[in-house]
Parts: sequence; structure tokens; C-alpha cells
Amino acid sequence: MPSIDATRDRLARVGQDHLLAFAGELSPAQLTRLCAQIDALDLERVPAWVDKYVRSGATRAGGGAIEPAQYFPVDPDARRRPWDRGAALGAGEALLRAGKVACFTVAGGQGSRLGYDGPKGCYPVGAVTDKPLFRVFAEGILATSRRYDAPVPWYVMTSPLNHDATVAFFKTHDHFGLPEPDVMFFQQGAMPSFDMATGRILLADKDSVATNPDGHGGAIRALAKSGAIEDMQRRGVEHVSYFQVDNPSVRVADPVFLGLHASAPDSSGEFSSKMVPKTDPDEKVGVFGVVDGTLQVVEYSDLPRELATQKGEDGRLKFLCGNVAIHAVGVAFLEKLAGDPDFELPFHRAVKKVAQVDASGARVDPGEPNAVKLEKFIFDAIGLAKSSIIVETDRVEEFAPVKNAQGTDSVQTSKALQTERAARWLERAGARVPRDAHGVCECLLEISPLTALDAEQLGERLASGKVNADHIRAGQQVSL
Ligand code: UD2
Repeated sequence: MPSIDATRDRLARVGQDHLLAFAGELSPAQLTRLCAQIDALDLERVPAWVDKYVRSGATRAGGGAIEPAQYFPVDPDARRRPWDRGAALGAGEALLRAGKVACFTVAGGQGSRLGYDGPKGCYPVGAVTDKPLFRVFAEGILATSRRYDAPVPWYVMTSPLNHDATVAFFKTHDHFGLPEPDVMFFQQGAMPSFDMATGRILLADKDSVATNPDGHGGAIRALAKSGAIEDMQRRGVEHVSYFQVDNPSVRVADPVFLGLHASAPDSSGEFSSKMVPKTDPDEKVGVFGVVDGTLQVVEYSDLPRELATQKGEDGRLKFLCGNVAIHAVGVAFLEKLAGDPDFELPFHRAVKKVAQVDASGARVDPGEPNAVKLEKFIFDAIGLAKSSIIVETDRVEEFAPVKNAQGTDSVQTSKALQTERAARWLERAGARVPRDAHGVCECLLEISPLTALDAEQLGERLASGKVNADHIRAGQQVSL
């Protein structure tokens, strides 16, 4: 551990020596903690970050003309771009049977919009059972592992904000039935928060720097640093099924998607994505677009309004491909990026309110945004892949995110979507589901991934009598 003088010198060289302004008031333990926090920061790069991202209001990287992205339509027989669903399914199932697939969840975010204090994955979301997000994913992984008779390891990225609480939650729940050695946790890095006006790093307290998780883009370095990539290689894992912690409807390790990702002629097997067609220009999802010839995700906040509202000849939005943050990523690609000393994803800046202690040592809770937080986004790696494909998925089938306490993308909307998907699966299998005059389900339904991973499997289970869904009545809550 460097001496306090060495830390002070490093800080002075980058114009951030105010971080030790209260050193004289701290106990030895507090000072050691503060110095350790400072030493872990990439201080030498701070001046360049401040110039590039804090002082400038830069938004979209590239800044060139955006064209809509091409995609595989959800209907493989669509005339526009037919594809062989059976071949994709076969290729994906072969990967799963050979144990070449792992799951990867990014769960390091702050979840502040949800107003929930714990890790977001602990949030109750099951339409009927209120089971937490982590259990929903675990059941999907367990069911997939049983179906293909092969391990499906699960890597969970946390952050310093929620690591201990996340690990404890899994322990308390016996890893939801998954073999403990097949669940790995690792922490992402942290970035300091900057004063918007001066570029000075903020002190959250006299003995601590204000920091934030470095974004899900921090995952690539963190996967390497934690040994997760090596672990994947040791297990023979070649592809990871990537998803966010907020979407209980995600089809984890979807064989059709993995098969296309690994074997479609125009895919390099490096980084593939699912999309849902945007219906509302104001929906808060990034869109896939080709910027200066390179495929990338343009965040909703960066897409100019006139482009967001433009329609194509078919009457649908021209920038249709909404990013649902479901990807398939090659392990060799992760290793290639992480092993390249020049590899660096760009930062994105967000202007936020961050509580701090000011130069006089007084605590300030700002009424207005005062700080810049910098984050990296995983999808900025798409442009680094040799070629990258996008596959359409159905919104009801696979996108029911829980982001807000109320309204759009809340637990209420998620439960309604989970119910609608369950109803569709049941109706496809011949069961009756009560609906009102507008077609809205008059009951709450939940199907555990352990009961069925898809409509076909539910049909088989109903036909064999293993699952019974007779006589579902209005007002009922049914969990299968
Ligand atoms: C994300 C996408 C958006 C769209 C939408 C779909 C970004 C920046 N935008 O918006 O394009 O696809 O999702 O649902 O991703 N996380 C970490 N570490 C961090 C920050 C976030 O693990 O430092 C995780 C977080 O726990 C969550 C996910 O990343 O699982 C998304 O984070 P978000 O809630 O900030 O992204 P959101 O919903 O604005």
C-alpha cells in the first residue's frame, strides 16, 4: 500500500489533491480506507477523461449519419429475409448439450428508478408468486440444464454497492437449487463522480470518494480480471447468454438465438443481439443503427427526435430495432478484447445529483444536478465484432422489464405481460383463459420455467397430464 505522501503526490499531479483536504481530521483507519479507495482509481487518466467527457457535453459517439439496422425477422418464413429455424435450433441445442453455453447477468446497477434499496435481482416480480428476479432466472437456467443434461454455469456481475447483499441472498436461498460451484459472482469496477463545473472528483464524505459503478461495459475487463473468462475456458464454455437483471421474461440460453449467433453465415459468433420492434418513438430503449458503416446501439437519449419519429414505407418506425439488452457473446471475443492493452470502450456521461461535502467540510444535498457520472456500455463492443447479427423477438414473449416503481416498465406492467404470455402458451395448447371484451386476461397467470421453457414444452406437459390447467376462472391467480 503506497504511503499517504505518495498518494498525495499522485493526486497533485492530476489536480485532485483536494481529496485529502480533510486527512488531518480522520482516524488512521478512515485515512487508510480513503487512500485505498483513491489508489484503486485510474488517476493518471482522470485529466483526459475530464477534458473529453466532463467539460464537453458530447453525446452520441461517431456523430455521423445513422441508417436502420438489418435483422432476422421473428417469422423465419418472412419473404424479406427467410431463415432456417430448425437448423438454428439444432445448432443451439448441440451447443447446450455439449456444455458450451453459460449465462451472464449484469446486476451491478443502482436501481434508483425503482426506489428499491436492495439489489434489484432480489425484487419480487413473479406475477402470482412474487418470486424475485434472481429466482426466475435460476429456474430458467436449471430447467435448461436439465433439458439438455449439461451444466449451464451462471456468472453474475455485481458492484461494490450490492455485492455482499447479492451473495448473501443466493446463500440464504440455497442458490435456488443450482449447484453452488456453477454460480460465480464478481464485482465490476467503480468510477469517481465529477463536479460538473470544475471537473474535480467529489468527496461523498470526508473519508470517502463519491463513486458509481462503471457501467455494464465494465463487464469485459471485470470478466477477465475476476478469472471468469478463464473459468469459462476451463469448463469448455464457448458462448454466453447475456441478459440484464430487470427482465423476468428473458429466455435464458435460447437455443434458436444461440444457434443463429454461432452458425449464421453473416455472424462471426462474436456479439449478437435480440431486438423488439419499437412501436412508440418515446419508448426508452436504445435502437440499433448503422453509424458511419458500423452497427451500434444509439441510446434513446441520443437519438434525434426527427429520426425517432420517422416512418418507413411499411408505416412502421424507420428506426425499429429496440435494444432489449439480450445478447449472445463469444468467449473468444471477450478474451480477445480483454487481452488487448489498447481496448477501451468509450464513456457515456450522465448529469446527476450527487451529495457531497464541500470545500468547507459541510454536507451538501444538491437541489439541481451538480455532477457528471461516467459509464461504459457493453453494446459499444458490437462495432468491434467482425460481423454482428440482430434477431427479432416478440415483446410479449420476451420483454417485461421492471425499471420503475409505477407506470411504464413497472412491476404491474411486467405482471400483465407475464400473464399475457402464459395465456398465449395455454391457449396454444388448447386451454381456456378468461378474457374481457378487449381481450385482456381476467386473471393473473404465472408459468415457472421449471414447468415449461416455451409454449411447445407447456403443450407437451399438458397433454401428458403432468400439468393441469383446466377451469381457469376470472379473478383467479394461477401459478403453474
Ligand atoms: C437499458 C439500455 C437500453 C435498453 C433497455 C432495455 C443501457 C445504457 N441502456 O436501459 O438501451 O436496452 O435497457 O431494458 O444499458 N448495470 C450494471 N452495472 C452498471 C450499470 C448497469 O450491472 O454500472 C446493469 C443493471 O443492473 C441492469 C442493466 O445493467 O441490469 C441496465 O442498466 P440501466 O437500468 O441503467 O439501463 P436502462 O434501463 O436505462
